Amino acid sequence: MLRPQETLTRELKSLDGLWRFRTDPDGRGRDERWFAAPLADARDMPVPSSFNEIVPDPALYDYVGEVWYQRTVRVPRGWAGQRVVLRFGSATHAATVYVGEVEVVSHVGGYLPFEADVTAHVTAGEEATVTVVVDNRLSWQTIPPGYVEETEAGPRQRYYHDFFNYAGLHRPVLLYSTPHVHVADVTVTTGWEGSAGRSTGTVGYDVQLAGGDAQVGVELRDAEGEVVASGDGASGELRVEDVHLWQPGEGYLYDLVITATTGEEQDVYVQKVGVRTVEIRGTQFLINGEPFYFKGFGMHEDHLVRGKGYDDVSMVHDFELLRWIGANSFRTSHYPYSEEIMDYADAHGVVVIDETPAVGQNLGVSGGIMGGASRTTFSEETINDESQEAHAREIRDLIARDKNRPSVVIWSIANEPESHTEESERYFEPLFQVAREADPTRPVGFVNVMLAPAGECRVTQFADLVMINRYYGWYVLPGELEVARNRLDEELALWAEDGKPIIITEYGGDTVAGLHALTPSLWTEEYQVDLVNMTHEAFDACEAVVGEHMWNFADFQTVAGFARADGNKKGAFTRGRRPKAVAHLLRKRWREEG
Ligand code: GCB
Repeated sequence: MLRPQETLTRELKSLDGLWRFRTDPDGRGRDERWFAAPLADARDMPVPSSFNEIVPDPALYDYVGEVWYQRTVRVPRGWAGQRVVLRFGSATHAATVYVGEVEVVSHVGGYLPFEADVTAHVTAGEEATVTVVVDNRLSWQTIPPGYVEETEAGPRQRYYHDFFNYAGLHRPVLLYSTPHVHVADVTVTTGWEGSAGRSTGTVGYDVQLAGGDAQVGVELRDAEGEVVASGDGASGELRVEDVHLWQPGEGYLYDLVITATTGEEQDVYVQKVGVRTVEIRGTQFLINGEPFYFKGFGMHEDHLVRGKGYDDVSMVHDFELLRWIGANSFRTSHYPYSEEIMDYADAHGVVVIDETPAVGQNLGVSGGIMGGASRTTFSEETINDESQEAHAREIRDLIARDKNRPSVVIWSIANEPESHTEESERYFEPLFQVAREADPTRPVGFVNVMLAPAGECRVTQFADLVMINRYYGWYVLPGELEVARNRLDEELALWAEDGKPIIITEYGGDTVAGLHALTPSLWTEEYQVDLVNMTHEAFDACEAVVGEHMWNFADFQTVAGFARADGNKKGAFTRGRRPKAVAHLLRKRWREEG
């Protein structure tokens, strides 16, 4: 799915700002056609943002069900005769959209974009009313899964993942125009040959049109705007002499300017292209043929007040903190991040492990911390064939959105699912196939949970690399760092026998900023430093380890629970982005080692 943009032939209008908003606890809105009139009893709600914390109201914070958003928009008068599209960066977790009284699109899945061609329902120069019903409920057939429990205090959303179920319109909303015959999609694949510095790049492209046929031409422009290659036809391969590679730390991008021309119309779309290769050779992870070591974090889209709502200030600040600390990469734990974040990673050479929202598919174990009751993970009544279908769709749609991004070097199709059973093997094997069919160019993996260690995991066999979350010294052997080190060494050695690269996608421990002790004491800044230090020593002793992503970049909100002190406190930074002592340790390690 193309990212909307302004070009010679396309215009954008932002629908961000204040929308009217109300809850619909009895689910009456659809029957009562609330979309057909100004929303009654509504209040202002900023978009993008999660609705949960904007109003200090416990009922809204823990609300379960449908909420309604509405606003009007004047369609620019210059858009007469153009195709008009309404696009949502995401709606968490499901949405139905109306323009006036017409339902224009429904979408399930809280972290990917969707859009509707609304040309027939709007008039250039006139106002249109946009109404969106957003449903924040998770079920066994959604990704991630969950269930609603009816209690005497009302419905409660239960789930098996460790971040708060923020909901709403989290990402920018746009109206945009294109010509009727338009570029609908493009797939780019890149390569290079020769020696670094004097090499020839290749840019394969495949353009999809919609609305009719057109003559397609492409030009590849370098960062200075000079045309370095050009071609005719909807697909082909361009050669770039002395190519400037996209590299970790240097997000060099070319512009692939695509022009689709009919007798009367023209459409221009500009696809950013980073020329780079990704390859796994033995236990090495190579970017542009050079061994790459992942340094960084599993993160969250999570901020005070706005929850998972996107904003430029937080985004740029988080990237600056990554730079400050010397991180070269992150994982979009545990769902696809906003396209703005992904654009920034492309443009600044930050390497990304791109993850689907498949988290919490481990119903047997997570009950204690996450609050959901223990159940059988894969069964007719819980995660079943329909869930697997939804999971496949999430994989396909994520790849469709991010396939052209040079920053993305690995697809992570799930985080810590059950993976030691025959059922899990049956569930996951076809999903790896789905990912490989959608993108034959990038490694595919999933993140393994501690309960399925080397030798017991039945899913890693399908992955190109080993990604593991390990909490030695925290959930396992808390306060026993010496013994924890031995167990970690042993486990890493076992995984190394697979002959695949290993990335530790999570390690660390909860730490309350400002809590100190001179004796080993969990939750203190000193203990986090000691634990992380111990873990790093183990990584350094294992050759197959090609990356470390500490958990987490920053503290983040979760459901309330006895193991969570106002959220998860495993951040290197606090939720307000102040460094804990461990941040200085990481900075020293990651910056000094180059
Ligand atoms: C994990 C999960 C992550 C949790 C983390 C923790 O293994 O992948 O979502 O937040 O542990 O802190 O318990």
